[in-house]
Amino acid sequence: MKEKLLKEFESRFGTTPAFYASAGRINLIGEHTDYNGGFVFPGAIDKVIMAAIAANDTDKVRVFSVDINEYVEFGLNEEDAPEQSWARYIFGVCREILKRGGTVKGFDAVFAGNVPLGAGLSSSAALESCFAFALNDMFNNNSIDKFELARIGQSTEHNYCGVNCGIMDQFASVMGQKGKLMRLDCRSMEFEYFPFNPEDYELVLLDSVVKHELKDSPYNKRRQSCERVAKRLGMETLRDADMDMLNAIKTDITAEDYFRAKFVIEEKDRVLAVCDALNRGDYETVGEKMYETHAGLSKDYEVSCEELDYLNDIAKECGVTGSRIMGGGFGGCTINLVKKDQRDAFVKTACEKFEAKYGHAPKVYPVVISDGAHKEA
Ligand code: GAF
Repeated sequence: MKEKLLKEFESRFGTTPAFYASAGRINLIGEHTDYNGGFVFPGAIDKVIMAAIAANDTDKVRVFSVDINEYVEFGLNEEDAPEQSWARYIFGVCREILKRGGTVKGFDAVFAGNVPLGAGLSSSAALESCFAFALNDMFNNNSIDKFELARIGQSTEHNYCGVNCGIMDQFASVMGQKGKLMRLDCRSMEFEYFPFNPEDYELVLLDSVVKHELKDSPYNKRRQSCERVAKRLGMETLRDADMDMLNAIKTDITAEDYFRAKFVIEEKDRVLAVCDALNRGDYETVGEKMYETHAGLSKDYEVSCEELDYLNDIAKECGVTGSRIMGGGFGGCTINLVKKDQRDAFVKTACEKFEAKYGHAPKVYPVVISDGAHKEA
């Protein structure tokens, strides 16, 4: 990827760039908990967005997306926002750095990636984090701390891309470390690295190839439901809510809001149960919790789809230890915790059954937990 970017950069701009990359992410458990002040358990993966970048001594940003084969040029003022959605991520990152008093000058960039788009692996967070990290290094002497880089990506989603997301994806993309998952408390932002290298199990992603697009999806509505219930409980977020409190207000809220909040309250506890289980090496419990998450996301939070439910059913039938929708939902991947000696048979059965029903096999991605945002040597 680096050679391809260098060639493209040199032929377009004729200067010498530096290279930066940031990663997509998986999440073992803790879905839709980030914007509710709860816990998440993500890790960065070996699929990245990489950019070749150099300052250009102008007040313009000039960017070429190799994968989309499109060139965009914009200034750094609010009114210069580009139309193209991919370019708005980069524009947003520039604006959010400037809004925080940081420096961004004109630059040239060429970028490409191998994070599957719309698969729930956070290609957009990888793009934001790659540019936030690069611009911090190039123009700000790395004075912006890593949490703030993640927040810059999150604010970009909120203010320029229409997705009112939590902090998980950008956090994972920036802070990820090879071989380690991270348990993040999204209220205090305290986090802990968890080495994740089970001897007998592995994680496999099955991509339903149902396009997952959070903008204009009911993602923002899910968040509004949670906020309404929290407000009704007199709390800032659902972090401190429990089922007794929720049941006490059941008749004052809509059935829909009740089930949304129920999922979040239960999911919060599942993350902690999974951490305990991991500490004991008890992968059976980890797997059970993953199935519970899937059921909750499908029935109570209603962010699944037929194809993902089918993949989950197949996993259960094959005796896979744990399986669930991963990420925001509405399409994308299931994440599967499977015994190494069952992996091939499971993947084969899942591909055959899925293809027989939907006319195409799911895409299969092994999970390799890797480093987050960095400058390439
Ligand atoms: C998406 C969002 F971007 C995250 O913030 C998170 O809410 C996730 O959906 C669901 O856990 O990836």
